[in-house]
Amino acid sequence: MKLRLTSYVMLLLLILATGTTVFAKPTAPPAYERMEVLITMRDGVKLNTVIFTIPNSSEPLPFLFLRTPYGVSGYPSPNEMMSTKEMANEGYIFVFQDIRGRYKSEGKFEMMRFTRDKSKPGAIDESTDTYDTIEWLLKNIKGNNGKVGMFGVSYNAWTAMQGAVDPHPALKAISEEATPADMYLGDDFHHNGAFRLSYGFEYAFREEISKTDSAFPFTKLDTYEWYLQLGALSNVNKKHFYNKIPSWNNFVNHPDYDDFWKKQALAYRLDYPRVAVLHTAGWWDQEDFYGPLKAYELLEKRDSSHRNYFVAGPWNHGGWARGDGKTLGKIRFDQPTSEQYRAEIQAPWFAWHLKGKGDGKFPEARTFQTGSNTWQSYNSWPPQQAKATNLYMHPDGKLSFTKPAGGEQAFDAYVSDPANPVPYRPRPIVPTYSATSTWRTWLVDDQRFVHHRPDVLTWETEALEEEITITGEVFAKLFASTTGSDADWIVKLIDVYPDHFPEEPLMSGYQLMISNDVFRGRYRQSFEKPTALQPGKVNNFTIDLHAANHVFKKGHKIMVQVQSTWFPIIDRNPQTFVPNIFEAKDSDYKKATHKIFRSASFPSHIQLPLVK
Ligand code: PG9
Repeated sequence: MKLRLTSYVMLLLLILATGTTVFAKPTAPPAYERMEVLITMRDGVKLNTVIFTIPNSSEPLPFLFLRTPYGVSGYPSPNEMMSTKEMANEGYIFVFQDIRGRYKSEGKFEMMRFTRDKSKPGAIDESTDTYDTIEWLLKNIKGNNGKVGMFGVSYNAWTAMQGAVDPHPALKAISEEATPADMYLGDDFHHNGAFRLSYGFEYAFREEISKTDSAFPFTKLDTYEWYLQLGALSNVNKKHFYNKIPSWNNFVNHPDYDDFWKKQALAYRLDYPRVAVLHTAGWWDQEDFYGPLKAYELLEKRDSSHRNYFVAGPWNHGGWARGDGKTLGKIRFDQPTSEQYRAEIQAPWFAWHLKGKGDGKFPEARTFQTGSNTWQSYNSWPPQQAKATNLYMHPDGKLSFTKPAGGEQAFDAYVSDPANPVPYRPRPIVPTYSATSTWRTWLVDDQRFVHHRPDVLTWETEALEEEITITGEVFAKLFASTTGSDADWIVKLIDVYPDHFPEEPLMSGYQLMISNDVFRGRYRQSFEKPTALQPGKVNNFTIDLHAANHVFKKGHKIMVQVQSTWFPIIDRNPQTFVPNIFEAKDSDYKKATHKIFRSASFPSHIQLPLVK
């Protein structure tokens, strides 16, 4: 990284100039003191807050503030936590708070609470709770410099973003790391209208059955089998939740993209960056990859004061905040990407905004390019130099940049059977958050575990003679038909390692997903109003596969896989149009034959952002 290199070079020059050896003076990490207090909000509700101060600090310190539903009482001192260590060494007053209704805080928890009705005096939301807490901190915690930064991963990133809705004037900077932006279009609970069954079910139970996190008591180790036996989604309330889990009831009552989801989305709450925001995304984030990309895009449109920045790296959900980031699953990155992020991106970001240290010059976008394993900086994201280029499906499983010439009826077909769905990660699929779960790394799993299933279609290029770099947005355009009246389309863009790979022999032939997503066919015309697919009719489906920055190296192949089930992360599409899939009966789930066309008039393809 640039910063690290510059300091090494300067040190070397100093040694050469003076002819002496220079030793850095070791600085002891600041000694933090802990207190736990209840802070009263405007409506009288008290929120449990843990505060770490540096009583012997020689200078007034800014606050770093995190708000979470996951319980703060057990938090160790910030210099003992990997996610905060770098910032702790710099010296801040750290504040960790249980949000309303969770753990030791009073009040009622509401999943991603809506922004308050501002016409109602005294109304509250996460933004007012943030404001009231900041007000209290400024008045009650001695030795503060009057500035506040907020940070956190996922739900905690989302609460940080709520602080920016009507920000307290002392709030100067936010590091949002994987905030959800839209729970219907691309984050935890749905992707393009397809329901994220195992995540939605397990997370809603976990947060809403009691004030503290609780795991659903599965009666099987392999949840693939458990969810299959559950059958239709209408069995969830009948057999397990008995209408007691509010988020589940919201899933059932809002199957389409209605005002409930729109009002929950960031686009409804935030207009322009009133506070400086650093957005952080992980290329293989299994929970909220869409969120930070969208949040950056949304605020960038009106970022006249240049406060909005983007970072992405080779991480899973929150991977930048823990560990060294040298590997993810079996994939190697040759350098400690997470440590680099914390020390050279996040810590300087807060040091500038809250302490005025450094030069305040941050690249608009800094993303780690996988494949080449290098950090890259850009003036815009996605960078403008990328050229959208189509990679087409051809007969015999071939993929190439040439448009197909075949007649109308050139297609590949498969039978998708809801009774035998394609697993999304190798079985046993142990519960999402259990200790032995492989949930956190499933996006880098070797896709050979489903390759050659008859309901997974595959196309691939020849071994590449030159490397191919993609930087920016990836889309799939499928021309497809079904014998049913609804269908899901899952598209996976894959980097296939060479068959003989002496560098890492165990990686020979590895199929690494670079981009992927699912689209629920009924929402082809609109996410608000689902419509049945006409059996046998060829429709085109555009599927946003989000962004990537990747080099497919010489000797590798590019592969595309298409399938219609991804179970149980995505619920099974009955493949028979029903008005609300949450109310479908077991008998509605039917086999169907799907066709993917690859002809001159129906040229299915992937659109890649090619960079020369
Ligand atoms: N992905 C989690 C989440 C965030 C917001 C709502 C629901 C779930 C999380 O890691 O916090």
